[in-house]
Amino acid sequence: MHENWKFLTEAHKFTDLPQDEIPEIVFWGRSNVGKSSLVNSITNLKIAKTSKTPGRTRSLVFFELKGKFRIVDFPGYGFSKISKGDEFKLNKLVDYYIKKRKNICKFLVLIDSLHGFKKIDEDIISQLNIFIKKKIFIVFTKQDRLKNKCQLDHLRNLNDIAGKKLNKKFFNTSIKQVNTIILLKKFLMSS
Ligand SMILES: Nc1nc2c(ncn2[C@@H]2O[C@H](COP(=O)(O)OP(=O)(O)O)[C@@H](O)[C@H]2O)c(=O)[nH]1
Ligand SMILES: [Mg+2]
Repeated sequence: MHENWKFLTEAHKFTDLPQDEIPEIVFWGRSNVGKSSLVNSITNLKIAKTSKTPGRTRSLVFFELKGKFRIVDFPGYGFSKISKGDEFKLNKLVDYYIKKRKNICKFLVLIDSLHGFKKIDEDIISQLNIFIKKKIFIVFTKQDRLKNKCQLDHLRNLNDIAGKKLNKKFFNTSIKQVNTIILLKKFLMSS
């Protein structure tokens, strides 16, 4: 089965945001965590640019499944290669989106399975909790990179933090393990 996901638009300012009621699933996380790769896997398309150089996304990128759902690829946080002026504008847009956007149905915070939660991730999650607590889910990425028992135990630990301490539903994923993508996708497309 091939769904017809398409690139819709790229938002740099409030007025660029689509004005309708279509539910939006947001992918956020540190630069390089694997947002765009995951968006590509979920949509079965190579539509989101992936890169080896972090900090490139300067906008909110919207993909749409025929009037049913949208996926929003958020600009990565952590390291930014954009100018201060652009960064300020982008932060204002992100802020506005999180506080006001009614379309948000699920908000995924991606965490690298090897690196775990950083201070910035914790700060972001507590900020998000203020506005959209019930819509936040944690996605651990790149789990194929875990090789030894120690690293696998570390992921179990991260899972415990997500589930027990943060009280969030979580998913362990890898774009190289189709079953993990199918599971996540099923959850995202359920109401
Ligand atoms: N091994 C492995 N590498 C991944 C996975 N997902 C993403 N990557 C790699 O991580 C890098 C950053 O990915 P990207 O999707 O551009 O991250 P973004 O900055 O969060 O959008 C790229 O080199 C990807 O190929 C994964 O599941 N497994
Ligand atoms: Mg990206």
